[in-house]
Amino acid sequence: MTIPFSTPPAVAWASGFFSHGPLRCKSTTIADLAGVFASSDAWQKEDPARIVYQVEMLDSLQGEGELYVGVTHLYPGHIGHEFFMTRGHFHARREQGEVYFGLRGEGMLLLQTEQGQARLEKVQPGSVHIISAYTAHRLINTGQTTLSALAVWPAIAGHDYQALKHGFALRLFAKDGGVAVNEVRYG
Ligand code: PAN
Ligand code: ZN
Repeated sequence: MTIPFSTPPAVAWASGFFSHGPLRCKSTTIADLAGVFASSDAWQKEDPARIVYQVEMLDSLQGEGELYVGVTHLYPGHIGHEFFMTRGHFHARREQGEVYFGLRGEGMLLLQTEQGQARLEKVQPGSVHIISAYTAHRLINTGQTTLSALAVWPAIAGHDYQALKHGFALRLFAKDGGVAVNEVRYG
């Protein structure tokens, strides 16, 4: 009997780069993030082609019960004083959770319930973040270097970007060499 044997892709923990594929890659630019940052004036002054973050994910099986694995590389930078961040989303299938692992850099994971309650978890190398069901999530790079985080989520989860198109309840700004957290009031 021949026992099947293969070497799966490896991730370099220090950088978040996968050793080999098949991979799917997606870049998100300043232009893609219209309306996401607090200052539209500051957003307009930026180079629209500048990449804010890239996601590299394994091209794995789809469907009920399958898992996706991907690494987000969120570059350092600001729009005005607001730190670079991912768009952020609920899962389309709200009952599906996710796990993030901090690999390099430093930042925050912004979590928000459907009732609008927001909280922050510090992301750093080795940090483990359990994102519960019914919880929106966004990465924010508060450091000077690339923030990379590995994520594992159900293939069926899907992304709902519309539900938070007016933004999350907290915004993070650079202030006096540190981080200022502002509460946002909508409506
Ligand atoms: C992550 C995110 C990734 C990019 O893989 O999709 O960090 O963020 P946005 O999707 O909000 O642009 C994840 O949470 N997947 O479910
Ligand atoms: Zn997600």
